[in-house]
Amino acid sequence: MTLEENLAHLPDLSSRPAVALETTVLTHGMPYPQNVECALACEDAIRKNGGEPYTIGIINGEIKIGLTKAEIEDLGKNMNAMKVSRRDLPYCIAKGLNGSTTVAATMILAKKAHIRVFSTGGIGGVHRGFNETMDVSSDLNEFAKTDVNVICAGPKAILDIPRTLEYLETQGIAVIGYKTKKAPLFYTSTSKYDLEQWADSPLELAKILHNNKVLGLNQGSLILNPVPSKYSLDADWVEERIEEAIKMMEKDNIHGKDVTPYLLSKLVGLTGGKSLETNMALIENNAALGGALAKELLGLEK
Ligand code: PSU
Ligand code: MN
Repeated sequence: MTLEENLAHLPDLSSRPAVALETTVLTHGMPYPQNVECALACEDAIRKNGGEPYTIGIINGEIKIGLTKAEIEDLGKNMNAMKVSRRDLPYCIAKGLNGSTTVAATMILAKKAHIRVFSTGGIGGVHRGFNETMDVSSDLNEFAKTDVNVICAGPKAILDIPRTLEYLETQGIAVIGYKTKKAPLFYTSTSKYDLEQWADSPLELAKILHNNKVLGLNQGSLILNPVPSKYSLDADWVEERIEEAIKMMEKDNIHGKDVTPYLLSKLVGLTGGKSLETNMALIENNAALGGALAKELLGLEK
């Protein structure tokens, strides 16, 4: 199948309560079998809350909007997928490879199927040591280019948080707390960083996102949904482990797209599995909100 044919056959989900899910977290963000378990639990959480899940990825060079359970299991088990961000899409498709899509690439493909809501765990951001490495995830640029709304549990504490928030402000991207006025930091449900926007229900969130569309701003917004308090880890305890993981990374000379997967996997060991447990809980929690939000958004736009 040519890419043109592939694109022509993608579904138009504009009249469905569709929620996109990414696959980099499946192949590069978590170990097997928890990754597959988590991916399937997210699909269920979306359905239970009135939405329809569409896990997005690339199989043998073909874009898939809504991977089957068998495809999710295969991607999650074999780990031979390329981590595909914006710039990697043309390459992965041309070479006929399996590709797992990052937040940026999933937004691009979700948009092609007219999906408005996308639930994930964490987004990429400005990395610590940015002054030297210039490592800013292309996730952050995608919001200004692609109008898909992303739900995450806050920028990961492995990042430079103030600079990540500053960068989003520069790009004109709304960062909206869900039932919180402080930025959650992925593993922890709160922080000292104040937010300027928040919403207390899926309907209130939907109204804000709807206005964004009506105004023709043509961009995505970022919704920060704190991890349920039961799974929230102590910020100082996590910080010590992150610093250790970053030291190991420098020693192992890890760069570029390997940075995020490396840090996430080292943290699983350094936290005795606690980071993985929290990661799974927050992704599922975001999927649940995604389902409810997609349903409300569709209600407003019908
Ligand atoms: N954050 C997580 N888990 C992940 C990722 C981020 O907690 O698996 C993945 C997402 O797919 C995100 C990507 O888009 O890492 C960002 O990678 P980079 O920093 O290389 O842009
Ligand atoms: Mn990077």
